[in-house]
Amino acid sequence: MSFKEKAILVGIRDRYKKLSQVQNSLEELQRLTETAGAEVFSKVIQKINNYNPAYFIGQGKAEELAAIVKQEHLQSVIFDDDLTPAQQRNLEETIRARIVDRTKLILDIFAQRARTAEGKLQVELARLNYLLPRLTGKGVALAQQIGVGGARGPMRGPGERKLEYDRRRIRDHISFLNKEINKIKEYRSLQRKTRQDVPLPIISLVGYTNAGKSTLLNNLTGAKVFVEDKLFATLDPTTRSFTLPNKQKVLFTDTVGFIRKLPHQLIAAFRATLEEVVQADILLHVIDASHPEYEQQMQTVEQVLKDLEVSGQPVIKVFNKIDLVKSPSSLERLRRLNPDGVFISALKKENLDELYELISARLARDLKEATFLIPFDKFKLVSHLFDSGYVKEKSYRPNGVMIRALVDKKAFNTVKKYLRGKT
Ligand SMILES: Nc1nc2c(ncn2[C@@H]2O[C@H](COP(=O)(O)OP(=O)(O)OP(=O)(O)O)[C@@H](O)[C@H]2O)c(=O)[nH]1
Ligand SMILES: [Mg+2]
Repeated sequence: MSFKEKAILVGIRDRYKKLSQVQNSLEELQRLTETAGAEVFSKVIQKINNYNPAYFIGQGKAEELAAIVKQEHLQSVIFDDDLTPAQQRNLEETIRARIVDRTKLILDIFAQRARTAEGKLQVELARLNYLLPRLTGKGVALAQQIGVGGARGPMRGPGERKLEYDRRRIRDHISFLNKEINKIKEYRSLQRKTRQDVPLPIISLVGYTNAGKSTLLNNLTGAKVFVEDKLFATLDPTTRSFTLPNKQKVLFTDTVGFIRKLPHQLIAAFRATLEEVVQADILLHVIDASHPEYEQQMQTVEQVLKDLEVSGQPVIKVFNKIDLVKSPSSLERLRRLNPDGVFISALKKENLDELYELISARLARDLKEATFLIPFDKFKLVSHLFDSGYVKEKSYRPNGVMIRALVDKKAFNTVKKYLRGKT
């Protein structure tokens, strides 16, 4: 029989929170816990008037939890809110179990799920930034636990000196990771430049985790991105080209999902990856319309986009999983509240045509008509104009191909050297 870590989940209800809010959030915490590979023993909601600076939930409650942990042989207690390093330490001492907060849990999941070198570096950076203020100099050195190179060295002196040493090693490692991530950034922007030689509009899929972004990408483009009914199935961005029914070529990018209280360390670390979103021409905000809290999830996504300083791009709201919205009146309500949205099922491929149309219409707004004379030795640009725009007329001249076409801004910029006329 395989051994699974068992945990108690703790949610806090202060006077500003509704019970249902806390319950839903704990529900999500349970999914996160299971995604991390642990089992939920029970969920506890603690009513609170004032947060206890030393024990968060108060010392009495901590002692109660300690008794349950002992009796049931549990390994960890997971808090739905973030704890200060001191609270974490005090709770650990009283409860004598692993004390995990939401941030730590999400960081652990990211660490388990990171596949590419880039993803791993970013997660490592986020984890170290989380750990740094939590180093105590007690017990096994944290630097050792997390395997920072060289920490196993001879500096085993007790107390402060050791703590200083660990801190320095971690800071060194953080700056090493930052350098590596910067290299990736440079590489990515190079890739982007290469793409700009054949500049297709980039459409980024964003949304809450588990909303169906990867399913949509797969079913649109035949990509084979890993899809799973767990949180954070995708960490690394994937880009695929796709030809819209009107023959216009575009690039779709799928990326990491967002979540309530996404640790800021992660947002910072994943900036390089999320550049793809920042650079997009259109954002498809994929929403799980069947989720009871879809509205809060939408707001979370909008807030994260703000934090990423993504603004200005048109956003198409894609209400997904309508196959799971059983009652016609709920669907009706959804449509009424979101008249600009498009309502699809990525899984059942329902209503994708309407999505294509919205994308084309949105792209068409930026199109302008122009005439170009493309020299014969730049013939690649001719096929590019056919791919990315609507060619209205083409004729051969002694010194090149004359093309009148509706083109978007990016295509226009690539061929503007050969501009002959504009309307
Ligand atoms: N019923 C139904 N299920 C869907 C639909 N779209 C996606 N799903 C399911 O929802 C789950 C999550 O899908 P993903 O495509 O992995 O979601 P994601 O947004 O990429 O999630 P992350 O990568 O974790 O951010 C999977 O079990 C999918 O099969 C849909 O239209 N209808
Ligand atoms: Mg995904």
